[in-house]
Amino acid sequence: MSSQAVPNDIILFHYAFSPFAKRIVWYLKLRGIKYAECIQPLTLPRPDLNELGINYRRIPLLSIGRDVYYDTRLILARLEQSFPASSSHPSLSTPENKGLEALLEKFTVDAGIFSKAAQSLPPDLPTMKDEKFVKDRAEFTGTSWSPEARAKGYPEALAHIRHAFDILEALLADGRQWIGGTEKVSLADIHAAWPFIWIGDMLPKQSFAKDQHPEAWAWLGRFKKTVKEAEKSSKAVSLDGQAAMQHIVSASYHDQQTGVDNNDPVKLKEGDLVQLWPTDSGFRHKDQGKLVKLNKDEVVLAIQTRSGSNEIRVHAPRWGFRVVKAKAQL
Ligand SMILES: N[C@@H](CCC(=O)N[C@@H](CS)C(=O)NCC(=O)O)C(=O)O
Repeated sequence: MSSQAVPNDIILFHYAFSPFAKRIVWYLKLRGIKYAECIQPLTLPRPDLNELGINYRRIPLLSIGRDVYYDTRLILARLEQSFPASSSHPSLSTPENKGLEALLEKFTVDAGIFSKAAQSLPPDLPTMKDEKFVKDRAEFTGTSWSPEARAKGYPEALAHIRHAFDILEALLADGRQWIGGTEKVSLADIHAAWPFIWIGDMLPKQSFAKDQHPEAWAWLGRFKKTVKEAEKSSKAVSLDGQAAMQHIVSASYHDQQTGVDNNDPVKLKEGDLVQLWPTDSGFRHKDQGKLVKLNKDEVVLAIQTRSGSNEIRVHAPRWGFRVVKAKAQL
Protein backbone atom coordinates (compact mmCIF):
# COMPACT_ATOMS: atom_id res chain seq x y z
CA MET A 1 0.00 0.00 0.00
CA SER A 2 1.32 3.40 -0.96
CA SER A 3 -0.56 6.59 -0.25
CA GLN A 4 -0.17 10.28 -0.86
CA ALA A 5 0.71 10.63 2.82
CA VAL A 6 3.46 8.03 2.68
CA PRO A 7 5.22 8.25 -0.67
CA ASN A 8 6.60 4.92 -1.84
CA ASP A 9 5.43 3.41 1.47
CA ILE A 10 8.70 4.64 3.00
CA ILE A 11 9.05 6.12 6.48
CA LEU A 12 12.46 7.22 7.75
CA PHE A 13 12.83 7.35 11.54
CA HIS A 14 15.63 9.74 12.38
CA TYR A 15 16.71 13.07 13.81
CA ALA A 16 18.36 15.96 12.00
CA PHE A 17 21.74 15.65 13.73
CA SER A 18 22.34 12.01 12.92
CA PRO A 19 25.27 11.67 10.50
CA PHE A 20 24.21 8.08 9.77
CA ALA A 21 20.70 9.24 8.89
CA LYS A 22 22.20 11.75 6.45
CA ARG A 23 23.49 8.82 4.40
CA ILE A 24 19.91 7.82 3.80
CA VAL A 25 18.48 11.33 3.39
CA TRP A 26 21.11 12.19 0.76
CA TYR A 27 20.64 8.90 -1.05
CA LEU A 28 16.84 9.29 -1.23
CA LYS A 29 17.04 12.92 -2.30
CA LEU A 30 19.79 12.42 -4.87
CA ARG A 31 17.78 9.58 -6.42
CA GLY A 32 14.49 11.47 -6.32
CA ILE A 33 12.81 8.83 -4.11
CA LYS A 34 10.09 10.54 -2.12
CA TYR A 35 9.44 9.44 1.46
CA ALA A 36 7.84 10.32 4.76
CA GLU A 37 9.75 10.86 7.99
CA CYS A 38 9.00 10.43 11.67
CA ILE A 39 11.39 12.54 13.72
CA GLN A 40 12.75 10.91 16.86
CA PRO A 41 14.23 12.35 20.06
CA LEU A 42 18.03 12.59 20.29
CA THR A 43 18.11 10.36 23.38
CA LEU A 44 16.00 7.51 24.80
CA PRO A 45 13.14 6.93 25.39
CA ARG A 46 11.68 6.70 21.90
CA PRO A 47 8.00 5.91 22.53
CA ASP A 48 7.09 5.66 18.81
CA LEU A 49 9.52 2.78 18.36
CA ASN A 50 8.50 1.19 21.66
CA GLU A 51 4.88 1.15 20.46
CA LEU A 52 6.01 -0.71 17.36
CA GLY A 53 7.57 -3.31 19.67
CA ILE A 54 11.10 -2.34 18.58
CA ASN A 55 13.92 -2.50 21.15
CA TYR A 56 16.76 -1.68 18.70
CA ARG A 57 17.92 1.78 19.72
CA ARG A 58 20.00 3.04 16.82
CA ILE A 59 19.06 5.74 14.35
CA PRO A 60 18.07 5.65 11.54
CA LEU A 61 15.47 2.97 10.85
CA LEU A 62 13.48 2.83 7.65
CA SER A 63 10.17 1.13 7.04
CA ILE A 64 8.89 0.04 3.65
CA GLY A 65 5.34 -1.10 4.10
CA ARG A 66 5.20 -3.45 7.09
CA ASP A 67 8.94 -4.21 7.02
CA VAL A 68 11.33 -2.20 9.18
CA TYR A 69 14.99 -2.09 8.18
CA TYR A 70 17.77 -1.53 10.74
CA ASP A 71 21.22 -0.13 9.96
CA THR A 72 22.19 2.12 7.05
CA ARG A 73 24.17 -0.69 5.40
CA LEU A 74 21.06 -2.83 4.97
CA ILE A 75 18.78 0.15 4.32
CA LEU A 76 20.91 1.25 1.37
CA ALA A 77 21.20 -2.28 0.03
CA ARG A 78 17.41 -2.68 0.19
CA LEU A 79 16.77 0.66 -1.51
CA GLU A 80 19.23 -0.26 -4.27
CA GLN A 81 17.26 -3.47 -4.81
CA SER A 82 13.77 -1.95 -4.56
CA PHE A 83 14.48 1.06 -6.77
CA PRO A 84 16.43 -0.09 -9.82
CA ALA A 85 17.74 2.68 -12.06
CA SER A 86 15.01 4.48 -14.00
CA SER A 87 14.51 7.92 -15.51
CA SER A 88 12.70 9.09 -12.36
CA HIS A 89 15.28 7.45 -10.08
CA PRO A 90 18.63 7.58 -11.84
CA SER A 91 21.28 5.28 -10.43
CA LEU A 92 23.92 6.57 -8.04
CA SER A 93 26.05 3.52 -8.55
CA THR A 94 28.09 2.06 -11.39
CA PRO A 95 28.83 -1.66 -11.79
CA GLU A 96 32.57 -1.01 -11.98
CA ASN A 97 32.50 0.93 -8.69
CA LYS A 98 30.67 -1.69 -6.59
CA GLY A 99 33.91 -2.95 -5.03
CA LEU A 100 35.15 0.54 -4.20
CA GLU A 101 31.74 1.44 -2.75
CA ALA A 102 31.85 -1.60 -0.48
CA LEU A 103 35.38 -0.81 0.70
CA LEU A 104 34.55 2.83 1.39
CA GLU A 105 31.48 1.80 3.37
CA LYS A 106 33.63 -0.59 5.42
CA PHE A 107 36.19 2.19 5.89
CA THR A 108 33.74 4.70 7.36
CA VAL A 109 31.20 2.45 9.12
CA ASP A 110 33.18 -0.59 10.29
CA ALA A 111 36.84 0.39 10.33
CA GLY A 112 36.76 2.93 13.14
CA ILE A 113 36.25 6.19 11.24
CA PHE A 114 32.80 6.84 12.72
CA SER A 115 33.84 6.11 16.31
CA LYS A 116 37.02 8.18 15.98
CA ALA A 117 35.01 10.99 14.35
CA ALA A 118 32.65 10.91 17.35
CA GLN A 119 35.66 11.09 19.68
CA SER A 120 37.10 14.01 17.73
CA LEU A 121 34.11 16.23 18.47
CA PRO A 122 35.42 19.13 20.56
CA PRO A 123 35.33 18.10 24.25
CA ASP A 124 33.87 21.53 25.12
CA LEU A 125 30.89 21.18 22.75
CA PRO A 126 27.71 22.24 24.64
CA THR A 127 26.07 18.84 23.93
CA MET A 128 28.97 17.14 25.74
CA LYS A 129 28.06 19.09 28.86
CA ASP A 130 24.44 17.93 28.71
CA GLU A 131 24.25 15.29 31.44
CA LYS A 132 21.27 13.50 29.92
CA PHE A 133 23.01 13.20 26.55
CA VAL A 134 26.32 12.04 28.00
CA LYS A 135 24.61 9.38 30.15
CA ASP A 136 22.53 8.20 27.21
CA ARG A 137 25.55 7.84 24.94
CA ALA A 138 27.61 6.08 27.63
CA GLU A 139 24.84 3.47 27.76
CA PHE A 140 24.87 3.34 23.96
CA THR A 141 28.60 2.72 23.54
CA GLY A 142 29.35 0.98 26.85
CA THR A 143 32.26 3.42 27.40
CA SER A 144 32.71 6.51 29.54
CA TRP A 145 31.72 9.89 28.06
CA SER A 146 33.05 11.81 31.07
CA PRO A 147 34.93 15.05 30.23
CA GLU A 148 38.15 13.41 31.48
CA ALA A 149 37.72 10.33 29.29
CA ARG A 150 36.86 12.47 26.26
CA ALA A 151 39.84 14.80 26.78
CA LYS A 152 42.13 11.77 27.05
CA GLY A 153 40.94 10.19 23.82
CA TYR A 154 40.77 13.45 21.83
CA PRO A 155 44.40 13.72 20.53
CA GLU A 156 44.40 10.08 19.45
CA ALA A 157 41.10 10.51 17.63
CA LEU A 158 42.46 13.57 15.80
CA ALA A 159 45.56 11.62 14.74
CA HIS A 160 43.31 8.86 13.40
CA ILE A 161 41.16 11.32 11.45
CA ARG A 162 44.20 13.11 10.06
CA HIS A 163 45.44 9.80 8.71
CA ALA A 164 42.01 9.25 7.15
CA PHE A 165 42.41 12.62 5.41
CA ASP A 166 45.72 11.34 3.99
CA ILE A 167 43.83 8.37 2.54
CA LEU A 168 41.19 10.64 0.98
CA GLU A 169 43.90 12.89 -0.44
CA ALA A 170 45.60 9.86 -2.03
CA LEU A 171 42.31 8.67 -3.53
CA LEU A 172 41.76 12.11 -5.07
CA ALA A 173 45.38 12.79 -6.05
CA ASP A 174 44.80 12.38 -9.80
CA GLY A 175 42.48 15.38 -9.77
CA ARG A 176 39.22 13.45 -10.07
CA GLN A 177 36.13 15.40 -9.06
CA TRP A 178 34.32 12.49 -7.42
CA ILE A 179 35.87 9.69 -5.45
CA GLY A 180 34.89 6.88 -7.84
CA GLY A 181 36.14 8.84 -10.86
CA THR A 182 32.52 9.34 -11.99
CA GLU A 183 31.19 12.42 -13.76
CA LYS A 184 28.58 13.04 -11.12
CA VAL A 185 28.34 12.42 -7.41
CA SER A 186 27.87 8.71 -6.68
CA LEU A 187 27.13 6.28 -3.87
CA ALA A 188 30.89 5.94 -3.37
CA ASP A 189 30.98 9.65 -2.40
CA ILE A 190 28.18 9.16 0.14
CA HIS A 191 30.04 6.21 1.68
CA ALA A 192 33.30 8.16 1.87
CA ALA A 193 32.15 11.64 2.84
CA TRP A 194 29.54 11.47 5.58
CA PRO A 195 31.71 11.37 8.76
CA PHE A 196 34.00 14.10 7.40
CA ILE A 197 31.05 16.34 6.51
CA TRP A 198 29.75 15.82 10.05
CA ILE A 199 32.94 16.85 11.86
CA GLY A 200 34.68 18.94 9.14
CA ASP A 201 33.83 22.36 10.53
CA MET A 202 34.58 21.34 14.11
CA LEU A 203 38.11 20.04 13.57
CA PRO A 204 40.88 22.25 15.00
CA LYS A 205 42.20 24.41 12.15
CA GLN A 206 45.83 24.17 13.27
CA SER A 207 45.92 20.37 12.85
CA PHE A 208 43.74 20.31 9.73
CA ALA A 209 45.16 23.03 7.52
CA LYS A 210 43.31 23.10 4.20
CA ASP A 211 46.58 23.26 2.23
CA GLN A 212 47.72 19.93 3.69
CA HIS A 213 44.79 18.11 2.13
CA PRO A 214 43.67 20.42 -0.68
CA GLU A 215 41.97 17.76 -2.85
CA ALA A 216 40.11 16.24 0.09
CA TRP A 217 38.76 19.60 1.30
CA ALA A 218 37.79 20.68 -2.22
CA TRP A 219 35.94 17.38 -2.76
CA LEU A 220 34.15 17.73 0.61
CA GLY A 221 33.13 21.25 -0.40
CA ARG A 222 31.74 19.98 -3.73
CA PHE A 223 29.92 17.15 -2.00
CA LYS A 224 28.41 19.48 0.62
CA LYS A 225 27.16 21.88 -2.05
CA THR A 226 25.64 19.04 -4.08
CA VAL A 227 23.79 17.44 -1.17
CA LYS A 228 22.61 20.82 0.17
CA GLU A 229 21.00 21.44 -3.24
CA ALA A 230 19.46 17.97 -3.21
CA GLU A 231 18.15 18.46 0.33
CA LYS A 232 16.29 21.55 -0.86
CA SER A 233 14.76 19.68 -3.80
CA SER A 234 11.75 18.21 -2.02
CA LYS A 235 10.50 18.09 1.54
CA ALA A 236 9.78 14.77 3.20
CA VAL A 237 6.20 14.27 4.39
CA SER A 238 6.23 14.64 8.16
CA LEU A 239 4.38 12.03 10.25
CA ASP A 240 3.85 11.79 13.98
CA GLY A 241 4.40 8.47 15.74
CA GLN A 242 0.74 7.45 15.69
CA ALA A 243 0.39 8.07 11.95
CA ALA A 244 3.62 6.18 11.26
CA MET A 245 2.48 3.23 13.38
CA GLN A 246 -0.95 3.17 11.76
CA HIS A 247 0.59 3.15 8.33
CA ILE A 248 3.02 0.35 9.11
CA VAL A 249 0.57 -2.02 10.79
CA SER A 250 -2.01 -1.63 8.04
CA ALA A 251 0.50 -2.03 5.18
CA SER A 252 1.45 -5.27 3.41
CA TYR A 253 4.88 -6.82 3.64
CA HIS A 254 7.19 -5.23 1.10
CA ASP A 255 9.49 -8.25 1.20
CA GLN A 256 7.47 -11.36 0.41
CA GLN A 257 10.43 -13.71 0.66
CA THR A 258 10.87 -15.95 3.66
CA GLY A 259 13.09 -18.95 4.35
CA VAL A 260 16.16 -19.88 6.33
CA ASP A 261 19.43 -21.09 4.83
CA ASN A 262 19.92 -24.45 6.55
CA ASN A 263 23.65 -24.41 5.82
CA ASP A 264 24.17 -21.13 7.62
CA PRO A 265 26.69 -21.48 10.49
CA VAL A 266 24.17 -20.19 13.07
CA LYS A 267 22.10 -23.38 12.60
CA LEU A 268 18.71 -21.81 13.22
CA LYS A 269 15.38 -22.91 11.78
CA GLU A 270 12.48 -20.98 10.34
CA GLY A 271 10.00 -20.29 13.15
CA ASP A 272 12.64 -20.46 15.93
CA LEU A 273 12.16 -17.91 18.68
CA VAL A 274 15.33 -15.82 18.50
CA GLN A 275 17.00 -12.72 19.90
CA LEU A 276 18.74 -10.18 17.71
CA TRP A 277 21.04 -7.30 18.58
CA PRO A 278 23.94 -5.25 17.21
CA THR A 279 27.37 -6.12 18.61
CA ASP A 280 29.24 -2.83 18.22
CA SER A 281 26.95 -0.26 19.85
CA GLY A 282 23.47 -0.21 21.33
CA PHE A 283 24.07 -3.87 22.23
CA ARG A 284 21.95 -3.80 25.38
CA HIS A 285 18.79 -3.47 23.29
CA LYS A 286 17.66 -6.84 22.02
CA ASP A 287 14.68 -7.75 19.89
CA GLN A 288 12.91 -11.03 20.26
CA GLY A 289 10.70 -12.71 17.69
CA LYS A 290 10.16 -15.59 15.29
CA LEU A 291 12.80 -16.14 12.65
CA VAL A 292 11.22 -15.77 9.22
CA LYS A 293 14.25 -15.30 6.98
CA LEU A 294 17.99 -15.77 7.22
CA ASN A 295 20.55 -15.65 4.45
CA LYS A 296 24.07 -14.34 3.99
CA ASP A 297 22.85 -10.74 3.76
CA GLU A 298 20.04 -10.34 6.26
CA VAL A 299 18.14 -11.76 9.19
CA VAL A 300 14.41 -11.11 9.52
CA LEU A 301 12.25 -11.51 12.62
CA ALA A 302 8.48 -11.29 13.04
CA ILE A 303 7.85 -9.29 16.20
CA GLN A 304 4.70 -8.22 18.03
CA THR A 305 3.81 -4.56 18.46
CA ARG A 306 3.73 -3.50 22.10
CA SER A 307 -0.04 -3.94 22.41
CA GLY A 308 0.41 -7.45 21.02
CA SER A 309 -2.32 -6.84 18.46
CA ASN A 310 -0.15 -6.67 15.36
CA GLU A 311 2.88 -8.31 13.84
CA ILE A 312 5.58 -6.52 11.87
CA ARG A 313 8.92 -7.71 10.51
CA VAL A 314 12.31 -6.28 11.36
CA HIS A 315 15.38 -6.77 9.16
CA ALA A 316 19.04 -6.51 10.14
CA PRO A 317 22.31 -7.13 8.30
CA ARG A 318 24.28 -10.32 9.08
CA TRP A 319 27.46 -8.48 9.95
CA GLY A 320 27.75 -6.52 13.20
CA PHE A 321 24.61 -8.26 14.51
CA ARG A 322 24.14 -11.42 16.55
CA VAL A 323 21.16 -13.74 16.27
CA VAL A 324 20.71 -16.58 18.77
CA LYS A 325 17.94 -18.89 19.94
CA ALA A 326 15.94 -17.20 22.69
CA LYS A 327 15.93 -18.90 26.08
CA ALA A 328 12.31 -18.18 26.94
CA GLN A 329 9.11 -16.72 25.62
CA LEU A 330 8.81 -12.97 26.32
N1 LIG B 1 25.81 0.79 12.00
C1 LIG B 1 24.67 1.62 12.29
C2 LIG B 1 25.09 2.76 13.22
C3 LIG B 1 23.99 3.76 13.52
C4 LIG B 1 24.37 4.72 14.64
O1 LIG B 1 25.36 4.52 15.38
N2 LIG B 1 23.59 5.78 14.75
C5 LIG B 1 23.78 6.73 15.82
C6 LIG B 1 23.22 8.10 15.39
S1 LIG B 1 24.17 8.83 14.13
C7 LIG B 1 22.96 6.33 17.01
O2 LIG B 1 22.09 5.47 16.88
N3 LIG B 1 23.23 6.93 18.18
C8 LIG B 1 22.52 6.59 19.36
C9 LIG B 1 21.09 6.96 19.34
O3 LIG B 1 20.69 7.89 18.63
O4 LIG B 1 20.33 6.34 20.07
C10 LIG B 1 24.09 2.11 10.97
O5 LIG B 1 24.79 2.03 9.94
O6 LIG B 1 22.91 2.49 10.93
